[in-house]
Amino acid sequence: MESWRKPRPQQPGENAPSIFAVVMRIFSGIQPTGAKTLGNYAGGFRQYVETQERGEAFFCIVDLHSITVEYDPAELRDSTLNLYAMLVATGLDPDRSTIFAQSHVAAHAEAAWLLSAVTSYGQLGRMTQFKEKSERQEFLSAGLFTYPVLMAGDILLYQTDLVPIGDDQRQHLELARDVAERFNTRFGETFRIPEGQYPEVGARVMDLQDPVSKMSTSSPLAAQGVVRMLDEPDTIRRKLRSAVTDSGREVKHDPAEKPGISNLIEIMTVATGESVEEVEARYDGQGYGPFKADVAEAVVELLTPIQKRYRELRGDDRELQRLLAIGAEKARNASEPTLHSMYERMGFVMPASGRFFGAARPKGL
Ligand code: AQP
Repeated sequence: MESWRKPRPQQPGENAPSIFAVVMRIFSGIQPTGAKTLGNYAGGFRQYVETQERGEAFFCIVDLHSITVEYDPAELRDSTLNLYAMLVATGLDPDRSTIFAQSHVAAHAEAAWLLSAVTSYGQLGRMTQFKEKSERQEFLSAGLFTYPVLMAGDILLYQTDLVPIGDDQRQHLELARDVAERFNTRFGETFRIPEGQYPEVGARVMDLQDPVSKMSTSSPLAAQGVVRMLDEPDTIRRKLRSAVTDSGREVKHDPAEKPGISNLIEIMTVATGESVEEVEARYDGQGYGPFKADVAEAVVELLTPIQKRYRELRGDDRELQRLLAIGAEKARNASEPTLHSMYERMGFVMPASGRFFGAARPKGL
């Protein structure tokens, strides 16, 4: 039996190992830290559900990313299962999509090291998220700096075509594309070049108290400007009622002049599926008061069934662990051929027995 799945030799004009079917590949990652927010719903969860219908989808709980800032190990364990339950509660189907934890698939850490050879130090230093987050850290880890390389590996290992993400990840995806192109040029065509998918509306949900800043997972838990996925209905109502609005009383989408109201309009469209124009027309001449109350009710209506489903799923740790194990095996099988090509094209000697031993060996390898 072959210990490696060997890719068919590259054909002229191909830019991906031909072992992959021509079905569209989708990949996105989400961190298991903090209490996830309505922003994560807008840029993450809701896009995952929509894209899982369109091809072969991989959704990764990126726990290795979570250790790049100060964190609590006991909480990380718990929040990994929390996040799995939330991914399913918001509509992912574990039979249809591969949902897994990044740390269960060693290829991610390996790919990051290999790709660091074709990642520019200067480009990493220009990442705005690194600059912003490093200002908030007492201890600045090397991992926070190299985080985008790990993210590039996450995406590229799956020969990803489409990456559904929020606007804050745009620069990281650009870096992943640059890294893939540099690798392909230097070592031969190995990776598909992924495209980002950003929501037309709600790609950057803003903080309700400070509508020129992103609604952030890492804001203090008590922050009134951040709606959490698991907030009680009355908390959601209170937060939306006290959202900062702008002068005037017209419900009009104009992010430059009216950031507060524009953010609420976007939240309304995320919650109801209406267009911006429909929301504007519905509240024409009504002022801010009734509008804010209705946005709150729409968000409560959106989140209540998700929360109910989440609680049901979260009650069964063993089932979540079982599902995670299935996801990990599917992800290992899907990523291994790309990792193999990377090692081979970079000139590494392949161990005759293959790289996997005992339980770590995915089926078929
Ligand atoms: N406010 C947002 N609006 C739209 N999309 C957002 N996303 C995050 N915030 C918003 C998208 O959610 C997905 C998962 O995010 P993540 O787990 O990678 O990270 P995070 O929750 O944004 O937490 P971070 O990185 O620690 O940042 P802070 O603390 O600044 O929030 C991604 O697709 C992201 O775009």
